[in-house]
Amino acid sequence: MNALLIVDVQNDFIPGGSLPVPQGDEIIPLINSLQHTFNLIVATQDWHPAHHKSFASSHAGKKPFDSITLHGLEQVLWPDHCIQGSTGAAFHHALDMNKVEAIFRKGMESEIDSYSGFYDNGHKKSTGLAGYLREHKVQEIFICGLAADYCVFYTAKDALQENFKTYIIEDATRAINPRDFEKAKSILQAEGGQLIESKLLHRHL
Ligand code: VGL
Ligand code: ZN
Repeated sequence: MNALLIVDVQNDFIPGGSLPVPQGDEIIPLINSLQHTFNLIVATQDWHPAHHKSFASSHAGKKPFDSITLHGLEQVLWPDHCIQGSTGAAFHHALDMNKVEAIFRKGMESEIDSYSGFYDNGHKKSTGLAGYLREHKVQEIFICGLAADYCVFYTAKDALQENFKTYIIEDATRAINPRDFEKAKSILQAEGGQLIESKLLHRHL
């Protein structure tokens, strides 16, 4: 079985939101059109409490995109985003959610960020996504969504570590910083991940 994993296609990550990913809106029609080819579709949702420690506003004298050490981990500080229940945290209205079987929320604990859909950044707590996918006999995961250099990258990295055959659909993701995504791609490829274009998906399904 294969699964499409749609990462964080939420208003705050789309141009007009508080942490916009350039051209993030462009991937939505493609993600919608790809859905029918997969056995299972799952989404992740960044879902922070107000005053989350990944927000620059939670640290006196800091501004968005500064970097700090938070409980021993490097933490980029973000504009406030994806606050539980806010419009910014909602899935973009153009994203087809009808076939999404489950939504895995992350980033709910104030003291630690969570880029991956599988684990927090300290790998302390699981979201249950790996177990869910295994229970559904999924062996191949195709990842799309936002942002390529953060949540998509870390989700793919954990998927590989959990021994799923892992693909990123390159034209169905966009990066905050494209140069960081280039680095991310070589790390993933070194770990056995594959980057593919949607038009060549049929070769892998
Ligand atoms: C993300 C930064 C902070 C993402 C989430 O979805 O890539 N990036 N929170
Ligand atoms: Zn976040």
